[in-house]
Amino acid sequence: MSLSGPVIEAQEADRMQWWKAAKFGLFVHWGLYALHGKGEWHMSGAKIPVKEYEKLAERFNPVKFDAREWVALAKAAGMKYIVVTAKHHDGFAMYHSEHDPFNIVDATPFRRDPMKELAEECQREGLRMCFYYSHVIDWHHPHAIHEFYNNTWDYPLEEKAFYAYWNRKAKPQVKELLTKYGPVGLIWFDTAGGLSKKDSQEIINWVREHQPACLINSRVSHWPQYAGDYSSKGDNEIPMHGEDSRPWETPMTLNDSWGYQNKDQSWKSSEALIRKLVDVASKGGNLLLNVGPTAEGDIPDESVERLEAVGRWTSRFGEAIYDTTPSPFHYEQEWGAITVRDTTMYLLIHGPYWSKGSIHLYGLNNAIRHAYVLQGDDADDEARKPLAVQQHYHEAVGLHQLHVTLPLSAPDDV
Ligand code: FHN
Repeated sequence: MSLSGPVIEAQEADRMQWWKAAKFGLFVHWGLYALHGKGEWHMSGAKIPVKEYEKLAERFNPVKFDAREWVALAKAAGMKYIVVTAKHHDGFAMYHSEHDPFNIVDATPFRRDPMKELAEECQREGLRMCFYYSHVIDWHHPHAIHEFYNNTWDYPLEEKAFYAYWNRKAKPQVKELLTKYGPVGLIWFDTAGGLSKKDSQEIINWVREHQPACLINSRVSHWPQYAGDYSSKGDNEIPMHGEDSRPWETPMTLNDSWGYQNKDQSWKSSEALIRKLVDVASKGGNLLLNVGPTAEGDIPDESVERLEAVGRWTSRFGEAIYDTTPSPFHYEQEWGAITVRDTTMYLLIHGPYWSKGSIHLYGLNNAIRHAYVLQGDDADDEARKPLAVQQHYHEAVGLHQLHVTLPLSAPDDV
């Protein structure tokens, strides 16, 4: 299916279809915490009182924020959806909320609604706009409950009043996101500790009621039977092939941080990121790769460089990623990874293996019609020089063996 085009219908028969084809999305952790440059947990870590934390809003003025740049970057990287922190654990709404003045339009000199600007730009560019919403943890609200509940450093514990938070802030704010920003691809809930089965089901019903086509990730609940449409794996966790029977997604950092951390220079290389994308696709998952913009609204250069490099690769070889199904083999190939679309099998061979001159694949006895190197340019691959392939039954292993002779030079550096 094509994800391009200006208008994306909110309703569709199979709400998972676009997401399964998409494979690759942008995660954005952006909020007041960018001012400290110490990540999105700094309020909790430093036990900053609410009244003091609120003052950050007076200084938050991300004048360099440009929805067109962010969406263009995601698109250039080959990403098909964007998940942005509409509200993280600090309780600050990065959009215009009528239900809490602690939001970017009412409490900052910026006075613009970046979620609206991003949603409109995504619509124009054919990407799916999605929201992260911290539904249980809210350090700003006196009645939200959690193990990291703000009573540990500021508010008194009033667990019984949880529904004051739930009914007057969490649910109304989720409804705002689902009713004021056009079609929402998914709501990415996070960290449901303490939420009852009843409340988990209620928030799922709430999303379905306001946007039936909107997907819900599993972190909406701690109860497996209320775990939304797909599994969010652990942070940076890529499961074993076949380990998760549900559709799944790996949220991943580019360095070791989600929100902007000015001292974190542990950047993953572009090659490593491409390999992660390939690994995830070959196991049937989606990759949600994160950036942490600055308080000015800039995506750090190191992130931009990496996403652009990934984009140079996806623009050539994305055919082997998007809308594919996982490798039919659950064991890993030492030379790389496999994806499939219909009757085409893509062998994604790691750089060093090209110079070995050939690879083997066990367990495939289908007739091979045509084997060739995907060049990733406009040339007609079918017309390319065929690669020599041999198949025979390997007695000792008890499987068919496919032997592919490779040209010595690889089409990429990955
Ligand atoms: O506590 C959050 C964290 O700040 C970040 O948002 C990640 C992203 O997956 N989720 C939680 C931890 O798992």
